[in-house]
Amino acid sequence: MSSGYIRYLLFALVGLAILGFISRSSLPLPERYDSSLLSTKGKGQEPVNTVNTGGTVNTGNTVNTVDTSHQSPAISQPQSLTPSGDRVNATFVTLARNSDVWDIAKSIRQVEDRFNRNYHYDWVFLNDKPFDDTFKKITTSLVSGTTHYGIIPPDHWSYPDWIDRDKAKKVREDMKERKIIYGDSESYRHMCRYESGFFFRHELMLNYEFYWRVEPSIQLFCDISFDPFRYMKENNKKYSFVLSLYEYFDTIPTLWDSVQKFMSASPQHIAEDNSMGFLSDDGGKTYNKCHFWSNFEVGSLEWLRSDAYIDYFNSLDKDGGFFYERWGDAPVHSIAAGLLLKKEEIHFFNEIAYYHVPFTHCPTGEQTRLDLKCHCNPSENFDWKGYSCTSRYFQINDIPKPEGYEKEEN
Ligand SMILES: Nc1nc2c(ncn2[C@@H]2O[C@H](COP(=O)(O)OP(=O)(O)O)[C@@H](O)[C@H]2O)c(=O)[nH]1
Ligand SMILES: [Mg+2]
Repeated sequence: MSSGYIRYLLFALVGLAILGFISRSSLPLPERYDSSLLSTKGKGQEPVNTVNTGGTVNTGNTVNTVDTSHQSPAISQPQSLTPSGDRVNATFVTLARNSDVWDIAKSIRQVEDRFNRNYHYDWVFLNDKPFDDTFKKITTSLVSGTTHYGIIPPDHWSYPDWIDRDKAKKVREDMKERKIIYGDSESYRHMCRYESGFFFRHELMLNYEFYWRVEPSIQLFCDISFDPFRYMKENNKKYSFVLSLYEYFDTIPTLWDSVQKFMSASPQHIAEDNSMGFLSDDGGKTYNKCHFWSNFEVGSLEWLRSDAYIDYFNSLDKDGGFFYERWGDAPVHSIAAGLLLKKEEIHFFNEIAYYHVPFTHCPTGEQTRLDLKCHCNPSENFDWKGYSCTSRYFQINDIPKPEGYEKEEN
């Protein structure tokens, strides 16, 4: 090899390294972003793509809960472009019906275009019924990582034996008359209970450490210029959100009573430096109904599988409010995050611009929106409006609100 050729090679390598540094360092990273993130490449774990059927968590699988029929050699998965050492052991997860296929297709397209096309994280789909071929074909074609399809074991999507079904039926009839949203729906209640207590212990989820929940028909308005999974892991975050709001009281009249019962019975699970101030305005006597909107979540599966969370869920589940009222998984997850986690383990992702009907989170800060090629209208940002709880999160954590928030208050 001539020395001229070697010089040329060295020159090209240095040029590429400088270009890479400029493009990474000029993009906005999460607030309070730990700069060590950029220098810890290679520390992430290999994503695990096989299904562990020997897990110790009870998945209730008397039936086969993993559908591998889509994994025909005809559907080829693209090769990973991101070295697997850069990725965290994480997956997207979606609970859906077959009829949701086109609405989830929209969501996947956006998640891929704005983020996952550079990472190829896996995607787990869960359903109380078997997914049909169309669902599997369309979603597998859109996801750049490996797709997995799981069937929910019947005992995770049915009435526990301590529930009085006649009483539950009367509640649904009454809520229908009172026109409470989803008040008459039996399946919505199973869905909320499943998301509250079971999705993280489906056998397909057992191999992963972090999850990102995606629902049908969501929108992402900005590029995601960093890996949120890695951010969570490297900064010791366990739960994250983009939107927060007040819950509809008629769906949860006795939820806080149930939480208080759990707190007295299991004080060892309550974190010392918790976020009670986000949940209650009177030191815990009453619930102010603030919750993180759980249709978007990036969180730790290990936390959800911890004794603290499982004891919390079991205690609430025994009280029957998933069926005798209409407890949503959003307040159930949020109260758990608020009480079982330390304040600093909950993260707000300003940079992830998100819509789920009817609310928008559009990042505050014009430079961030320009850098991330956002197409949301900042005046639609819900964060600083009266019905959002996000200001409380900033207050209790002593974080200054982002510059320009005043302009988005009304
Ligand atoms: N498999 C299955 N998924 C459901 C069912 N009901 C709701 N889901 C899913 O659960 C999530 C929440 O339901 P959604 O209708 O979006 O409720 P909303 O966001 O509260 O209005 C979505 O991902 C739905 O696709 C159901 O009966 N079966
Ligand atoms: Mg939804």
